[in-house]
Order: sequence, then C-alpha cells, then structure tokens
Amino acid sequence: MPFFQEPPRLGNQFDDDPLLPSWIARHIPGAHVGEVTTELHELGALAAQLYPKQLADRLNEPTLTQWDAWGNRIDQIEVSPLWHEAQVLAARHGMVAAGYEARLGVAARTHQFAIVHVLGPSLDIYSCPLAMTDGAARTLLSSGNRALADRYVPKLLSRDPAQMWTSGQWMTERTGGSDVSQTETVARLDGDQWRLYGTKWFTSATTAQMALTLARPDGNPEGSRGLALFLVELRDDNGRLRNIQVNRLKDKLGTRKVPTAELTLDGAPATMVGAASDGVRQITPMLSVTRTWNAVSAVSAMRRGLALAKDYARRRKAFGALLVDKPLHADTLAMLEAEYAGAFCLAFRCAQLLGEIDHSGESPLARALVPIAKLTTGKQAVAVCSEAIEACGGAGYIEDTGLPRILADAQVLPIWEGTTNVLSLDTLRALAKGGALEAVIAEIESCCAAATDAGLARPVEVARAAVRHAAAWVAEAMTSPDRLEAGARRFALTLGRSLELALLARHAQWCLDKGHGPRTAAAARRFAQSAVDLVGDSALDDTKLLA
Ligand code: MFK
Repeated sequence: MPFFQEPPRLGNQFDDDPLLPSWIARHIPGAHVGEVTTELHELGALAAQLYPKQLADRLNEPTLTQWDAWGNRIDQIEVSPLWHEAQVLAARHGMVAAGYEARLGVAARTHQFAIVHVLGPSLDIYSCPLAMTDGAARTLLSSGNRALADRYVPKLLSRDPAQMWTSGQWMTERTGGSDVSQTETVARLDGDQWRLYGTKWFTSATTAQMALTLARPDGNPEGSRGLALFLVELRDDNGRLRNIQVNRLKDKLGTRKVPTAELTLDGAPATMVGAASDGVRQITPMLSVTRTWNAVSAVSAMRRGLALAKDYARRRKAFGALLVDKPLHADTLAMLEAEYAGAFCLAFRCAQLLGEIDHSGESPLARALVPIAKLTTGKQAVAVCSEAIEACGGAGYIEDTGLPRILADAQVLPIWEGTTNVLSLDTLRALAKGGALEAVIAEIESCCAAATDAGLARPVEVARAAVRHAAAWVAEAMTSPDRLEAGARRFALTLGRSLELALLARHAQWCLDKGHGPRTAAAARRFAQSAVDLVGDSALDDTKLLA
C-alpha cells in the first residue's frame, strides 16, 4: 500500500485554544460569560466547517468587467462565492455591530474582537472591509456631524445582511499611502455639491457602498492641514458608480480575494464630514480602529497557522515518530505558541482600550498602545506564519495545500494601515504628547506587580528590565533627532514585546489563581527566553556605510 500523507485538519477554533476562553472568562462581565462562550463555541465550529470551502474556493478571485457587450462602461466587480457568504455571516454574527452594543459596556470590544478572532480567518480577509466599516462608523460618531452619523451609522452597524453597508477608506494615492499630505485629489463645489477629482491608487474592497476619503478643497493650502474629510456614496439607486471609474484591480502578493482597485474620481459627489481642513486629524478615529483590527487579525492569522501546524504534527510521522513527539519539533511549536500568546494579550488589551476610547475618549495609554500593538503583532504574524508553513515541510510550500496563502496574506499586516517604520514614528509622536510613556511603564509595572507566582519571576524581571532600558534610551536619544528616529523601530518593538510579556505574565497569574491551569505561565516563561529588549544604539556612520 503506497503512502499518502493525511492533510492537516482544522478543529473547533474556539475550543482548540485555551487562551481565548480564559481571556473571555476574565474580561467579559460574569453574567454574560456563559452566553458569550456558547456563541464563540458555535462560531469555532462554523470556522472549522468553512475551512474546506476556503480550500475549494482557493482559485476564485475577484474579477473586473469594465465594458458591457454594447460598449457601455460598467466597471462591475464580482467577488468569490465565499466572499458573498462572508458578507452574510459578518452581518449576522455582528462582526462590526457587536463592538457598539451597550449591554456589555466597555467589554463590547472584547466580545466583538473575540468573534473576529475565531471566525475571521475562515472568511478570506473579509476582515478588511469590516475593519474599514468599523472605522467609518467610529469616525462618523466622533465627527460631531449628527446628520451624517444618523444616516449612515445604522447601516454600517446593521446585523441584517440585506441592510448592512460596508465602507472603504481611500487614503492611498500615486504619491503613496504613508505621507498623505501629498494627496492630489481635489474637491470642488458644484452649486451646493462637493465633487472629487483625482486618482486613488489602492482602495481596498471596492465593493463597499460608501467610503471615507481625503481631498483638498479648491484654494486650500498644500500639506496635510489643507485636506478635508469626505464621505462618498459609490453608487446611484441603479447600482451604477457615480462618476467613478475602476481603472484596474491590483495584482497583489496576498489578500487576493480582496477586490482592491485603482480608481479615477471624475466629479464623484461627496459630502464634507467636518471642517474644510484638518482631514487627517478627523480621520484618526478610523486609524485607531483599523489598526486594532490589524493587530487582532495578525493574532488570528498566527492562530490559524499554528492550528494547522499543530494538527499536522499529530498526523505526520517521520524518523519513526509523530512530529509532535519529536523534541525539536515540539520545541519549535512551543516557541511559536509563546509568540502567539504574547501577541494575543497585547492585541486584546488594545481591543479593551478601544472600548474605553468609545466610552470616555482617548487616553495617553490607548494612543500609544494602538501603534505599538499594530507594529509588533504585524511583524510577529509574518514570522510565525512563515514558521507554521515550514513546520509542514514541503507541503507548506505547495499552493494547492492552501498553506502558502497563510504567509502571503500575513505579509500585508506590517504594510497596510501604516508600515512598521511609519508606526514607530507614530509611537514617538504619541509619546511626545506627554504622559504616554509613563502610562506604558505603569501598565507594565501593574502587570508585573500582580504576577506574584515564583514561576513568573523571570518573565517579570525580563519585562521590567527591557522597559527600563527603553525608557533610559529614549530619554537620552531625545537630544539627537537623527539618533531618535534611527532607533525608533527598535524602541517601539521593545515596548511592544515588554508589554506582551508583562500582559502575558499577568494573565498567567490569573489563570493560576482561577483554575485555568499552568499553560499560560509556560508561555510567559518561553516568551521571556526570546529577544524582548531590542534597544541598542547603532552608530549612524555605520548606517550610512550600509544603507
Ligand atoms: C484587518 C485589517 C484590515 C485593514 C484594511 C485597511 C485597508 C486600507 C488600506 C489603506 O488605506 S493603507 C493606507 C493607510 N495609510 C495610513 O495608515 C497612513 C499612514 N501614515 C500615518 O499614519 C502618518 O503618521 C499620518 C498620515 C497620520 C501623518 O500625517 P500628518 O498630516 O503628517 O500628521 P500630523 O500632522 O502628525 O497629525 C495631524 C493630526 O492628527 C495631529 O493632531 P493635531 O492637529 O491636534 O496636532 C496628530 O496628533 C493627529 N494624529 C496623527 N496620527 C494620529 C493622530 N491622532 C491619533 N492617532 C493617530 N494615529
């Protein structure tokens, strides 16, 4: 009988991972833990059922039809069958709406992102339009424009698939997606109607019904202050695009299910959301929300890779034993699990803080943690997903196993919504506002102080030492702008990894105290063995020689 390797299978994506149930038990108000746990268990089963569909749908990608048979410009985008199903599931399961429901108070965001974490990886990056939809709802609610919020937010937060709208976020132009001050799109008044003219270079999920975007009202000055924030309804009542042309769909390394397009706006009608300037500041609520989605999606991408790699290790025999029983393979999986656990704690802490922002506005801690969580987890997702497919050997590199897509999709996470370097600089900007570094240090210290078990002594020591070193470095580097900027990524990653370790140790202590077992403590100890303190001055002259 010839040998055929059994492929990895996906189990219930809630039950399989003890970390999420313990986090829910700790952070969801007691009266609701049972109902949320049941809901997540059912979604975990749904996620597993959808996995074979994802594999079967692998080669279906969005298509653009620009012309009909009679020469009319139609620019119709058709998405994959699983995307149609994802739209229905996302609405029904409240993947956006749950974050705004009052019954769980500030824990609504924990509930929402737990749903995203369990179900999201089975929806072929439908998380992208959902993230922007959530960001648009938060931005409209924060804008003070009551009429716009009343008109659009109920659609964005609907749980009815026939009523729910999604929103795009068009910030990237040919001039780039980082320095949006160079935005070339202009806004002109046509009677009472604003109209937008320009090219948007990277508009994700162009199937959305609306978008928030930046444009420069005629006569406004150069630079980002001269930009204003606009809302665009993409289609008229007949479903035709309103003075918008889809030039092409983007040919991307990953996220290939997402219909990302390049658009020409040729007088697209738009509504100004707030004042006629300072659009970047007005869109920042969107950035905080989508960056939190990015962090949670990074964690769920790691989880998906690990779930498959671990299942494979229990099915694959080599050198006389199952991989899971091979000490080196088990050691590698343990290291990945620890990275995942640290990232999970930081992303879900960020989700919790988003809940606090929703209720009482932005705090210095939340302002700093969002970019730190996004940049740290984005990098971890690529590293962990790369290791996860390597753990499946050659099969991990073969497209029709479906495994390579995990890595290709993860590669977008450190790029969109602000690259690692842009967010490292954003971290410095957040800290420059005052009070934020102190808040990060206090967060780490309070976690460390609570982690009293002797088995957590080393993680606590490593987290404290790393943040102390980072704080000392930044205080000294302040005197040299070039040195500060050059070291910003190492500094921000050190804060991110110290936070992860401290939050992990804190959660491990809770798990020990409340009968959730010693597994999280093991993750904290393993994480403490990895590089947490990445601060280290590199001579600027050496950098010049090398770069
Ligand atoms: C699963 C997840 C899926 C997500 C799907 C998303 C798909 C969409 C794809 C994309 O759109 S990718 C493009 C994404 N592009 C970005 O995320 C932008 C990256 N660049 C930055 O973040 C820059 O730092 C920024 C554009 C904000 C810099 O612009 P400016 O004009 O030089 O900003 P400036 O002058 O520093 O800040 C303007 C105001 O905003 C200031 O407030 P004040 O006017 O009151 O002083 C800042 O404090 C404030 N601000 C800036 N960044 C902020 C912020 N406030 C809060 N949070 C922030 N992050």
